[in-house]
Amino acid sequence: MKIYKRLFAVTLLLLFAACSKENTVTTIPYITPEESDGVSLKSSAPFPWGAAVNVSLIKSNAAYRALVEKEMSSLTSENEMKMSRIRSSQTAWYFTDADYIVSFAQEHNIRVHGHTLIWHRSPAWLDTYQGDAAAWEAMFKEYIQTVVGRYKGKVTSWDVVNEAINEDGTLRTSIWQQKLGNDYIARAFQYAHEADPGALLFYNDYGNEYSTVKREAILALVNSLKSRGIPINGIGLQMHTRYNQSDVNLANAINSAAQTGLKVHIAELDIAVNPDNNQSLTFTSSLAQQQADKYKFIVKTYNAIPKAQQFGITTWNLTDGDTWITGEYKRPDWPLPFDSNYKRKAAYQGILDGLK
Ligand code: 9MR
Repeated sequence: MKIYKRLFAVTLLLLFAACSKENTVTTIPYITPEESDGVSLKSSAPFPWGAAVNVSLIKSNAAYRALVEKEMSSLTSENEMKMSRIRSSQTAWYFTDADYIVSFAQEHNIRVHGHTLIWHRSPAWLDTYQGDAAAWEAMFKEYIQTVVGRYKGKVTSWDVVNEAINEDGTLRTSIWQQKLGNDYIARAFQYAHEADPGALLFYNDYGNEYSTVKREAILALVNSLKSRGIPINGIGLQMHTRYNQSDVNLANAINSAAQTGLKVHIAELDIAVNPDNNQSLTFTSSLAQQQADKYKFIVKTYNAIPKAQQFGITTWNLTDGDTWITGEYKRPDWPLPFDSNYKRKAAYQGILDGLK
């Protein structure tokens, strides 16, 4: 009798374990990057597929590096090409990490997209920089041309200006805007173009999918630069989005960018599944599937814009273990196509489905 009771209890336990497993992503089939099944994002996409990468992970983590080599045909440095890294003080120029990323990419035949030349999140020394209008202009020009010039012919494209528009559609008050005037944006493009006439130059921002006001302001800005003959080649849609963003909004963001006639880069894609900051959320198979559907929709919509305008899609880092979101918002989240064990998630299949 006792043995039957035990057996019954064990069966119940096993059943319970199976049911709760059913509800987690562990049941979703994945293929490890080491398995060479011939499938990769770069070979599946008819346009460059990229990720933002982190230099210390590239250097120290073989699984991370292998994943980049296997899956990516484009990369963006997540932080190493920002002014806060390259010129952290007026006299300190630091290129070691950016150079490393560029050499790594060249070795593996991966395109490099430069991020970012001019941004409101600038190094602190600029706040106390003493100089008249001419000195500011010279320093601004020198910075852009030193960086673009160093990577001439090696970095294909640049986010020349990043996030210059406010949520309400007005021009953001940044140190650059205050010291150089509203037209600093146009001059940044001109200086970058002088330093590398072959580089493709982008305006990059977020919010096109969730705010009509901001989207219209961004489009007005790039259209005006274009009509003035300022050398702008593309628009970057960061697209830090969420699993429950509406398809209509996502399609509007992508299609309205394409209507400018410029190249369109989905430049920082990630799809949060915990936008409400629920500290105890778990990543269920249902959430994984909804996220996969959203990846599919975005990729499918992008794949339908004119080929000549498809600059590529870049996710903001590669795996759920490396995303900026968990650190920034102090919450669990799983926004990327690979899990923290470098394994493909349902989102990966969603991307492939979107490319069909
Ligand atoms: O992901 C980046 C994070 O590691 C940095 O701390 C942060 C500040 O430099 O920038 C993050 O990347 C941002 C990108 O450069 C511009 N768009 C928004 C990204 C997420 O904040």
